[in-house]
Amino acid sequence: MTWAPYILYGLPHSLYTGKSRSYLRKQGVRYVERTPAHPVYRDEILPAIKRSIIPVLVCPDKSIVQDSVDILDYFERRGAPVSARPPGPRQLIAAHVLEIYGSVGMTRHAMHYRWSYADQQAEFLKDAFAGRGEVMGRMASYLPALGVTPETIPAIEASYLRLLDILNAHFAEHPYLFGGQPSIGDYGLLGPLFAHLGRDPVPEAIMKQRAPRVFRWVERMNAPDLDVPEYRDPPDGYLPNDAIPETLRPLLVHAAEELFPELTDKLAFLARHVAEQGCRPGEPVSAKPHQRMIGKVVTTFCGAPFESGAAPYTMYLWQRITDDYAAMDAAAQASVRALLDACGLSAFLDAERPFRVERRDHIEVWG
Ligand SMILES: N[C@@H](CCC(=O)N[C@@H](CS)C(=O)NCC(=O)O)C(=O)O
Repeated sequence: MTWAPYILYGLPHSLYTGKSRSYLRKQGVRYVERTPAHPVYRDEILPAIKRSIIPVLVCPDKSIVQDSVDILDYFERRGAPVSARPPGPRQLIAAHVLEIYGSVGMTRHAMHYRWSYADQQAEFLKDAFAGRGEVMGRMASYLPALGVTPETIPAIEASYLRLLDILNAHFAEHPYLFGGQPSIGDYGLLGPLFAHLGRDPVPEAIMKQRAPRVFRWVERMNAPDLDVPEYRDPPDGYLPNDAIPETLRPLLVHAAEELFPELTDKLAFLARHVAEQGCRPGEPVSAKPHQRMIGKVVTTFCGAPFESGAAPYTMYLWQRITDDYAAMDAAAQASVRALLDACGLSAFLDAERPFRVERRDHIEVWG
């Protein structure tokens, strides 16, 4: 038997590594995790992917997959034993929405609770970042563009407590978002809820005391098995009949209230940019691979104004919703439409997106 044919470059406190690691464990994939400080990352990975970023998966055939979404897709295409894509149309689209909420919406909560409270958890962060002050400084410098400002912080904290209450009530009934099997929505939410909010001392204490069921779900997501001993009749797989549990609707409404108008404001900016610059298919979205934001947009978070960085990558996530929706038959589309309408999420289907974002050679390019 060959041991550990996959290598995952990542770190314990990294949001997107946490999401990918949890997925590898649930699939029973044999892997070893290495720090990006490893010489092979510097000598072989960095020249291939052209920017310092984690997670990076190196496959047995030596091919490289960067990006947590692409890592999950890589295994889904090969037939994952515990697929993260629910077969039901409503569950699938709701899972996409929560994937976006975890990746785009919740980086704000995650980065706030890590860096605004840096003094109260200094030893922990220093250890995690191996005392590298310049990396810590760079991470903390992202806060304003993520919408963490004195004006938004009260809304971010209120939002986080409300999210914990919604999830705590949901996990009292169901082990995962859609029943007995984790979906791309679970993995998307796990990124922030594990790496930052479920580990850094200040937010971890809030989670454990206010929402013990959420803390248990974080443990469950990191277990190699389904880890459901506290449920009397743990469901087998996703809930039948494409059911959306009642306890999940408040979560979708919560995500809608926070994702919009920010996403539509960013879309309008990016559409203008593409039209004005005459961006051509296949062209990288930014001048340098490490540059993710290509401009600033004035938008609001829960009514509080802030200037947000606009990253084309967000549209790469959004178009996954419309691509899957477009592939459905009319009855499935109608059931998805009714759910999104009821939860304030129909802009995901209705907003006109006159361009695409694809990934080629590990970076985002215009489609
Ligand atoms: N879209 C990427 C995002 C990855 C990402 O942002 N990784 C962070 C660590 S969690 C990183 O490497 N940041 C380096 C930096 O911003 O300098 C993914 O899903 O993998």
